[in-house]
Amino acid sequence: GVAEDDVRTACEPEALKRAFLDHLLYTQGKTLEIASHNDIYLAVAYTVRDRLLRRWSHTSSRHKRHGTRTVAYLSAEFLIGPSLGNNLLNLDITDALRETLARLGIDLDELVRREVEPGLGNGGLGRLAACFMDSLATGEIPAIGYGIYYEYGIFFQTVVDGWQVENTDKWLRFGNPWAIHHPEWGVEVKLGGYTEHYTDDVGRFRVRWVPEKTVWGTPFDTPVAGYKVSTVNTLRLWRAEATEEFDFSVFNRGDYLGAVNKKVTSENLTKVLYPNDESHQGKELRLEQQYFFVACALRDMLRILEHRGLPVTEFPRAFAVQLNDTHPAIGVAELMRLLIDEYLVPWEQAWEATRATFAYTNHTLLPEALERWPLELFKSVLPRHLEIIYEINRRFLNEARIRFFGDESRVFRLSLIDESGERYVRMAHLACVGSHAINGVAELHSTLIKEQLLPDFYAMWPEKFDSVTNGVTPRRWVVLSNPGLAALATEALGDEHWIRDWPRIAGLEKHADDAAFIERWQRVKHTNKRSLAALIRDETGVVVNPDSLFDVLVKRIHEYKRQHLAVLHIVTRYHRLKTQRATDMVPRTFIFGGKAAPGYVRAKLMIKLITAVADVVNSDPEVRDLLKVVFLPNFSVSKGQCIYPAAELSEQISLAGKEASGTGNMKFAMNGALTIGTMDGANIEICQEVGAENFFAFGMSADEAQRLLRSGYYPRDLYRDDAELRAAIDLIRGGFFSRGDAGLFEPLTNDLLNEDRYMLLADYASYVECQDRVDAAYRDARQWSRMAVLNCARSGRFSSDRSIAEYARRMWHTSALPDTGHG
Ligand code: DL6
Repeated sequence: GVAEDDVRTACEPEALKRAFLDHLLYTQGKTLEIASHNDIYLAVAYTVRDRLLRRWSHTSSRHKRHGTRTVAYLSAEFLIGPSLGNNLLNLDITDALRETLARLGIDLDELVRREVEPGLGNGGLGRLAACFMDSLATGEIPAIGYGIYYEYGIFFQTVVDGWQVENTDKWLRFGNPWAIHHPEWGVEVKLGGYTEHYTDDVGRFRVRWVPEKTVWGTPFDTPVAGYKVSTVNTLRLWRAEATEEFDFSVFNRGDYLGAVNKKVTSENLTKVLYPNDESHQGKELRLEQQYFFVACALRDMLRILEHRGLPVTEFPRAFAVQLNDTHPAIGVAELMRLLIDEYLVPWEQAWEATRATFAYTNHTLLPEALERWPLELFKSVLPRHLEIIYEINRRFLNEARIRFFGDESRVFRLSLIDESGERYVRMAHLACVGSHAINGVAELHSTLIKEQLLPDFYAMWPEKFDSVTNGVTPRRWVVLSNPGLAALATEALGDEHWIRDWPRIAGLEKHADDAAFIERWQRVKHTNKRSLAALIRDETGVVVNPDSLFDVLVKRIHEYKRQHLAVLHIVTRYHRLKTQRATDMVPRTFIFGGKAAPGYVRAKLMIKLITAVADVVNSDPEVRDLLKVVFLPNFSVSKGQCIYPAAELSEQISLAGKEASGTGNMKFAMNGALTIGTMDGANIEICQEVGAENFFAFGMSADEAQRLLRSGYYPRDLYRDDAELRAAIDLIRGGFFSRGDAGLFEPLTNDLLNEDRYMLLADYASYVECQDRVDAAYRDARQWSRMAVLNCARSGRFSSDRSIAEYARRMWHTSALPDTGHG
């Protein structure tokens, strides 16, 4: 028999079996005979979660006891991906559980494969937050991730007749076994109304915020285990509820439905994730969401502070709050409000504490993504915060006037309030003023922030500006995604230390010329390609050749990311095949994936263009295996885990100066894909690390692009002068890919010929020429694999463990608090 306690904690097969069967019966109410797939999944998940709980509670008491500074990572998005495989890996019980379940006739790997993932993010920014949570836990840095428990995550994408169709993502339909709801830590959040200024009994000047409504926020806590360490941090996501079951005054008037409706309205607050990536939507509900989770988070930190017996003035020593873009930037005003209105801390002291607390990461230079709220809207939702922002601004601009004597235009540009037309609150300015550190996410991006996005702030406080290049976790993106590569690495390196210390992957370099190693490397890649081919067949019906070059472009669909540049290249290849019988071409499979924001008409048309070209090319018998084009629907973390390991060529083709960093580029490189890319974002650093001879660089630099734009950019001239380019564009706009409908793609082609904001035509020739070099390189399989190994071996810098170490040292001033076993 298994002792009572062991059922929850022990990891031997017998204990795991007993635990699983217990959960199946006592949690799910089923026996094995009648259990559904979901019952089995949940019972397994609870069995695994049990094994995290003791460590989880030990971690929080350790943090309390030592009072070390905790990182509060505030993010409107956490795209964590499926949890089961990750937790098994971190607990090191995958094999034991697989065996146990196999004896019961259950396939653990299938449970892992079919797990529904919470899509609580749009793309790069949300996934970065998830990689950071993994690295924080693995590095045993005390941390809490604060965000929103959206009922509907990012929409589920299907493709109908070549067009994107959005379907709601009811990810909670069958329950979420990983999160624990803590209604007892609920927080009341005020919204709307007005303020009253008055003098209290002892003659102090006070402000009272009289809200129009209040909502109730309660946290759902998900354990975030580090890799093979006893630290388990917390991801705390907040859900909105009505403050009271019913509004009794309305209820008593007999308006039952009206009362219930009000409850529904409160719950709407956290109903759905806004599906926009890189564009700001000035919607009231979005502002409410942002304020809601930030207010909950700060209240929660105050509760923890109190629980630790510390006064509110200790806030900055207890917490380092990182703002993941400006979505949580309202936190600056909220902490000020709490300190001055509720704790009666004097302004100067409160301001010093606030600045010592916050740090801000910028993730984009695109002007349309920068958040600014119409003043009237802002005032109607957060009347007290607007007053506080005015006061912050008044003091700040006075400081600026002295610093930039006589330069009123600079003061105007610095203001937290944009007064150039309709008035707006500028959230990036609030974040800058209220933070002690501001960083970009790759070297080029950080430079452009200083020179172009926030030059006046840089002039004022150069010391605040920093750069931390993004990173991704090798646990999820190599160990979980690419077990074949992981096994090979462990064997070649002699141990598993690389999993925790990714730079050790450099040890593979000495095997790059070893024929036996290269052969095994190729076998791993081929196996991964076959799995992806099977997925493609299942999801799209297209049969692809696993011996062709897998050329992959997966990320959000956006004009600046230039998926349509890849299409121009494909059409050029097709045109060559048809006109020059270029049958010595290297067979290629072009694989696309990514979601378009539902309101982004151009981006949706880009998807249609990809699928339209795919339909024609794939069904042309003359093309045979030389060219295949696939759009794999619903790109997600799970899909990524299948795609990156199978890729051979990673397309990173944004216009230089537009992609802040990119993180997909890192996932590809770690998995041994070669990059074809512009000198943009972290591509530049990847190229530096892996060596220019192992990287296919093309196109203009950010400088060159800007100079060309300034000197006058005429895309139509490029079209006129380049026969291949002309042929490609003419095929598209002539209706060849749209059954003769010449109008269908006109919004895209007209834009390319007339404006071409992202300068595809300027980079086209260089891109196509570079792709020809890719062909030539791929013909030498041995040499290609050698370069692939070097890409992986030299990707040591791109682990999120390194990023987190930099934030911890330079921004947060925190250190690890490992479990020494001595309390
Ligand atoms: O920093 C993470 C990620 C970068 O790698 C991408 O280059 C960048 O486009 C992305 N930005 C966003 C925009 N969101 N906002 N604001 O997701 O961040």
